[in-house]
Amino acid sequence: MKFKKDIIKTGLEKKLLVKYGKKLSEGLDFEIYDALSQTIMEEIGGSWKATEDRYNKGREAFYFSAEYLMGRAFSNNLINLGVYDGVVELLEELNIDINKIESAESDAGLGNGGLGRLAACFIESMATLNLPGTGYGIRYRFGMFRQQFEDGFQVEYPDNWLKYGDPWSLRKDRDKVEIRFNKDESVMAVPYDTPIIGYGTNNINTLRLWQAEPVEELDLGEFNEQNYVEAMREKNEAENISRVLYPNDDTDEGKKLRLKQQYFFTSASLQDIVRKFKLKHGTDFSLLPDFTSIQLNDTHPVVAIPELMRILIDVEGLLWGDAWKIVKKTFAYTNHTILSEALEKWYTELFKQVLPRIYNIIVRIHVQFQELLEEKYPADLERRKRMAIIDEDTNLIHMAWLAIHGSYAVNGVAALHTEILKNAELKDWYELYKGKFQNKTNGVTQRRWLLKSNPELSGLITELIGDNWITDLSELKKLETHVTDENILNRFLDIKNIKKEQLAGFIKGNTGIDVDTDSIFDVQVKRLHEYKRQILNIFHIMDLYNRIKEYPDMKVTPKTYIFGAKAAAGYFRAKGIIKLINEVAKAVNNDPDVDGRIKVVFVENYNISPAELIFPAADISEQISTAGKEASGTGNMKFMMNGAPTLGTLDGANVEIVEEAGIENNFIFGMKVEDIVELKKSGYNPTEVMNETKGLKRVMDQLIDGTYDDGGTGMFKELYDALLVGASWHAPDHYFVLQDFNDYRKVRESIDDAFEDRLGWAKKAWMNISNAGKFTSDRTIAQYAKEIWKIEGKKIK
Ligand code: 26V
Repeated sequence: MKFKKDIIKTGLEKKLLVKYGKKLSEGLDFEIYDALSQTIMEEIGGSWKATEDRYNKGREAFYFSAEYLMGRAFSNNLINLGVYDGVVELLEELNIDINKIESAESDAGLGNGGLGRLAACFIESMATLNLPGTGYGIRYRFGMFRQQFEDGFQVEYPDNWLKYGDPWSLRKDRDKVEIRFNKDESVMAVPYDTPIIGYGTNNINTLRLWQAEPVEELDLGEFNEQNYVEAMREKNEAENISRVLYPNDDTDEGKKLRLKQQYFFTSASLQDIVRKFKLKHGTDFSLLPDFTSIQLNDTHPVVAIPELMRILIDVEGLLWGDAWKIVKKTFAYTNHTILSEALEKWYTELFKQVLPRIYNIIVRIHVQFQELLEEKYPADLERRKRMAIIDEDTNLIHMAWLAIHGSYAVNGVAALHTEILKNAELKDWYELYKGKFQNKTNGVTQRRWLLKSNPELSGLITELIGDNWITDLSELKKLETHVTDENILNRFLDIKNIKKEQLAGFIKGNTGIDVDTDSIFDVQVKRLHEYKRQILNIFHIMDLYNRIKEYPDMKVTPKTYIFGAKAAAGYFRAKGIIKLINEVAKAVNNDPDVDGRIKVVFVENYNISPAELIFPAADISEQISTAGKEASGTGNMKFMMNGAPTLGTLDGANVEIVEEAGIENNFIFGMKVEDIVELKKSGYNPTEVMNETKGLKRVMDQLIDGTYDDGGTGMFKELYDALLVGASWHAPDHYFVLQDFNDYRKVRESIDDAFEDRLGWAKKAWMNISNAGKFTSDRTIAQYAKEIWKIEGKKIK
């Protein structure tokens, strides 16, 4: 977009006046942010419409995702439009600090973690590549909860991100549709469209999020009878559907709501797609797969498969067999985890109650699939049972099975993950549907995770190799020739220091802790989950602290251990780990024996905006999941492109990271997938390992001897038992924390020496940056486009 200063200035002034009744000098930060954003929205309107018209004619891809973890839009949009510098200049003239304006925006946190952020990176890459692709999802009134630490415990508060409105979305009342759950329950789905602005292109793609509203706003009869609660009942019940991201699904009511959410947004999106298809192509639905590909982001939107059957049969009058042929050619499914507890299953009873017609359709798909299996494997009853879409022993509907059977493509999200799917978790399915399986290693957008969040490093890169890397990250390879240039390496170290200073300022505000920017910033930021093994990290810190207490004069390379993580509200053990980290932090940070040489910082309420400060400032990227459990990871890629070597296991995309950047430039430790298979076979005895590993028993004992206080909750004892005793649902230490402890400690110690050799360290970091090209979501999306969606870029003028 061409920057037209006068137009932006006039727009800003007018909007401030009309909406807030204020002059520029009187505008609050949020009001200026809002007025500026709306001005930009008006400016891009023409291109947005032109893009839609251009895409409309041909084949399109649709991304169905229950989550989009977008973060802030303002600066990113200005950068991608190429008007950021102009706006900064204008604001300076007006005596307005752009940073304050930027901070006035709430993070759109409509996702839990990696899966939701991936969706956000993907739609940005689609726009940048001019690909005809639209995102569909839910406009949650409340996103990911706001985390607060109270006495070291996580407490959750609602995330009221829409309190002051959202200038980046437009309500499209005309496109609303009705969603029928069963005979006497239906709601309206109203779309809100957000422009997805590509970098260096006029193309503007769309993210369409649905909001649930009642069919009738008010029951006037009840109101006139003065039954005010009853008069509003329908409104409240309808609005509940898009009220919160992942409502607690421990209870039956919660589960129903979750299923309703999934059906709500997939049905609305399919109705939208079918309506537009009919406008363009009439009612020959056999053409639908020629023009449409729908990517199912995990199992959450898989109910779309039977829903499209319903629309084609019940609404459009197709025969079952014809409809099934169309459906199977329309959907593609991405698997994001092998953790069995995360693979969605629904009880038939519950499903039938919420979606009776869809349930019938699933039963028929199930029966026909069993017939197919009988033909194929007449003698293998066990296999047929394992693959049953409806498990007739447990009465569970297995959504991943439905997804694989009903899609033309199935993909994992990193090479190792896809291999595990093919050879273990989904082996039966791979044998049946070999041709469907593909790998699509994840990626992240360098526009947000490098260009925007690290302008200092971006500047250096552009100075050295030009700015093509912004849309072609493989260009970074050209940096490699500078790895022997001390001047450049020193400049890199200076930049890292600037970023550490900036993060230190944030940490001071967020936690009150002063950190030493000469220390190693060792960072683990991601959702709190046992398989990610934050506990391994804190165990090592506890051990180091014990040794410092024993030998206060020992040599300690100064370190700042930085954590950021939210635990699911109902995940007791994960919350115990948070409390433990906070207790250790309190002890370590205030102990005169430690004397500030190590600090432990737990950033509260970790989400996208803090992440943008954290990745560029990291010296070490902690990626220490149990091998085989982290499908890909995407934080690992953000660290890499900002020059932080990985301290990790050979898991997920870490494998490909070290393949690209060299194992000698990263710190790899621990068991590999094969080792774990072996160890399980030969019998794993965590107690024995604990007793044989120096310092480990002391750390374990400290969980139960009162060294650290869990406030009488029993949380620390529970952690202890999980590692040594196990529970009804799992063996002791089933993520092999104790087994990997020693190797982890060893490699962590080797980092200290490596870090002291400043230029040697800078070389490792530089090699990581130079070889990060593979991990752009542009590459990932180009592969989806070519190998799954079969779509091509269509650039508008
Ligand atoms: C969900 C749940 C929900 C119930 C309790 C346990 C549990 C554990 C894990 C999950 C994750 C669901 C899927 C997911 O978010 N996967 C992540 O997807 C990222 C993008 O592909 C990938 O980088 C991460 O490795 C993967 O964990």
